[in-house]
Amino acid sequence: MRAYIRSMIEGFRFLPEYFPPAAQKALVGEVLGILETNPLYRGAMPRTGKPLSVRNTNLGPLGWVSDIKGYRYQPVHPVTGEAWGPIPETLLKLWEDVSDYPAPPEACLVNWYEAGTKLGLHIDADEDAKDAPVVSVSLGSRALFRLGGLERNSPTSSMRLASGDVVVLGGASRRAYHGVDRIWPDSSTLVPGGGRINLTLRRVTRA
Ligand code: MD6
Ligand code: FE
Repeated sequence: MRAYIRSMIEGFRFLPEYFPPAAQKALVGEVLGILETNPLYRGAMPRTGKPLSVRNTNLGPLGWVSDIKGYRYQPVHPVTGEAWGPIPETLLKLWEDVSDYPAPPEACLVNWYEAGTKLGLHIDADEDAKDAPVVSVSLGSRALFRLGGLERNSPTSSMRLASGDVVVLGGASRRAYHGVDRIWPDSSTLVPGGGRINLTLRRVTRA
């Protein structure tokens, strides 16, 4: 039996195996193709400039960027200076299906986890559209996802996210702390190198 998060925060949804294997494969193929002209790069922490563990890039009219100056959304890739790549149709459909929001997503953050990488506990707080959920797709290796509450020191629960799983942070959970403690790089061969891709769809400006 699969493990579900017990202390559910309002608005949190876990949709295990939303994408069947063939759809996962097609989506990874499409994303890898877009990465050829819209490459992964390594962002940095605000203030300290410490490199992030996970490389990323974005799809859509806006992209989330983190560097020594801070966090922000911008219309161009910070390395190439070009517009970000397009959000795949499959993901726009997913957003229509699960977001319950009257406007399309403007940004899809692509996080690429290699063996040994993680994502610290954080809130997604850089969007003006706080009424829109953030919708996440996991592809490739399994990850240990931790979900907490509204304070950094709120109690947390952990769950494994597998390839094809979708997580929606809406309602109260939109402001909940969460992060990824580890991945299991041998748990999937879908992403080259046993990696994991996490795609998060965001509405940035108010509809
Ligand atoms: C990850 N996910 O699964 C990290 N954010 O790699 C997130 O940071 C996230 O899963 C907002 C909403 C859903 C998420
Ligand atoms: Fe997040």
